[in-house]
Parts: sequence; C-alpha cells; structure tokens
Amino acid sequence: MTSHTVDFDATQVPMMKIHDFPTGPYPTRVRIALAEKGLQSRVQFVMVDLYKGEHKKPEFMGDKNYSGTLPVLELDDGTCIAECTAITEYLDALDGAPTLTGSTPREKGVIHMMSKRAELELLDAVSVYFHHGTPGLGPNVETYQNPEWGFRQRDKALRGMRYFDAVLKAQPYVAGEAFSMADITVIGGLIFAALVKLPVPAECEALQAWYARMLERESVGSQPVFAALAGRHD
Ligand code: GTS
Repeated sequence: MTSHTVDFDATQVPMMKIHDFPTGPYPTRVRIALAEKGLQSRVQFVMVDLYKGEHKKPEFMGDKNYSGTLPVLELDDGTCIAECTAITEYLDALDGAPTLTGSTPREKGVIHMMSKRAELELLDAVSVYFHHGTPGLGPNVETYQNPEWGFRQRDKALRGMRYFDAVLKAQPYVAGEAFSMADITVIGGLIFAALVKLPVPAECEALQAWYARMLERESVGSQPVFAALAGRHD
C-alpha cells in the first residue's frame, strides 16, 4: 500500500542519493517512507559501512553529515539532508500531498510530537543501549562506552514500549487514525529492539498486534532488515 497521489509522476523527481546502511533501523525508516511515497526508483543507495566506521571519517562528517550518522539524503544540487524526520518531511512534500507528516496544522503537530516521543522514549534509547550496553559497532568504532548509561536507556526503552502499548490500546495508529511518520519511528524502535534482542514485554498486546499489522504493509515487510532478522541463527 502506498500513500502517494494517483496523478503524481515520480519519474519527474530528480535522482537522489541516500547514504545508507540497508539493515540499519534508522535507514530503514527512510526506506519505508520512500516505499510509501513510491519513490524508490528515484534513489541511488550508497552503502556506508558502519562497522568499518566509515560514517565517522572526516570526509563523511565534513561533506555529508556533521553528526556522523546515517541515513543522509543527498539532492542533485549537492544539498545533504540528515535526520530521518527531516528526510521524511522532504520526501513527503515532493508530491505536494503530504500524508506521512500530516496535512492540517493539528495533524502536523501531533505527528511531529509522537515521532519525537518515539525517538526519545524508544528508538534513541535502544540505540544508546546498543552503543553502550553491548559491543555495539565493535572496539574500533565504539571508542567510549558507558555500560551503566546503556542499561538505563534499555530500561527507558522498555518503559517506552509500555507507553506506546497504552497509546495503541486507544487508537489504531501512533498519531491517531492514520498511518504516519510516527508509526515509522516506532517501527524503527522495534526493529532496533529485535536486533539487540530486547523483547517487547508480553503484556504489551496492543503494541504487538499493531506491529504485526505494520509488518503486513508492503513498504515495511519488504525491507532487508526483516530478511536479516529471519536469517539470524544466534
Ligand atoms: N537522529 C538521527 C536520525 O534520525 O537520522 C540518528 C541516526 C542514527 O543514529 N543512525 C544510525 C547510525 O548512524 C544508523 S543505524 O544504527 O540505524 O544503523 N549509527 C552509527 C553511530 O555510530 O551512531
């Protein structure tokens, strides 16, 4: 299922580059947004190997993203846009019919809030746990680790899951009645949780049922990270 408008001609969109790590939870957020908008054919993916620390090289941080993270959208004029939310907003605006980031002021405000909350309370917390409470990207890349901070963030992420479970008991999608960027952000959080083997608490039935529904969406279930998770035997 895609949310782009019927009369939108994606072939008119200039080619873009995405600096990408195909199975990363954050890059997967942008991959889902691209699929929702029907824009995959307009993108050339450029692999940046996180485990080799390519995202921390001065060239990458200087030319593409000062923060040294993925994904980064690079436009045909060389403009680089980092941050999944900013990239999603850009993609959503391309067809003049934003749906992932909301159309009305109220929708925009609520979606932005819930997406930010999903980052703060869940996805970013799991990410900190990965980098500080596990071997993360390995000793060559993880030059500073604070395990206590990592474990606190793991516990925060579990609280975040309980929060989103309560949200999804009351409404079908994270920001209300329609699929949005906020759902994509929570999906990113649960992908990262699965990668670090942090199970969703059994009592979070609404969150689990919502996630099962999300995985049925073509834009979500077709992402390479799910094949990687399914093929993992550790
Ligand atoms: N706030 C950023 C965003 O929303 O884009 C965070 C991006 C981020 O942390 N990306 C991860 C990264 O580059 C990619 S992944 O973990 O999903 O694969 N991590 C590398 C690092 O060293 O932090």
